Amino acid sequence: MLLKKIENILNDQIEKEGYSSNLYLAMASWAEVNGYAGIAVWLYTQAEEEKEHMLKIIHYINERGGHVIVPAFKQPPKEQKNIKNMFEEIFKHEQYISDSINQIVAATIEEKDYTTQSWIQWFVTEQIEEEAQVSEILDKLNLLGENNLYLFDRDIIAMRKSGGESEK
Ligand code: OFO
Repeated sequence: MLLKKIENILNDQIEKEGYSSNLYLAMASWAEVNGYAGIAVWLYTQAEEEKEHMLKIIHYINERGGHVIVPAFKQPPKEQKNIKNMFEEIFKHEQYISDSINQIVAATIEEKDYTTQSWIQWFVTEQIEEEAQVSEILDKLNLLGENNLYLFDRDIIAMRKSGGESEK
């Protein structure tokens, strides 16, 4: 049985993962209609992963005797300034999510919920991978500059296929 405090903090994380999924969906849609087909593929895939993260938490809470109430999600931005700025926003967002996961770890230690502490480690590792991948994308964007976005748009699909994808 989950402690109420842990159930609540995990419920809050469901909202954050669901919002992440919608945020990346909105970005994917923007990229798609602006001619960045490769970046759109990366973002649609990312949106799916975030949905899986949300589902992982939903199942965990319910299996441990809690009851998830699916929250409302705020609307993500419809427009983006440009590709580089969008990936900077993604990086900031992932850092915020990592911080949120760390707060869950801290709460499980405080409450001596070692089962959830062990379970949440998957998310800790996932966040390391997600931040590393977005940081790699930003490095590439800095090297290429705005003039070579066509090449980057093709390149990013290869990143998705060659190990950038996280294990589920
Ligand atoms: Fe769920 O990892 Fe990104 O936000």
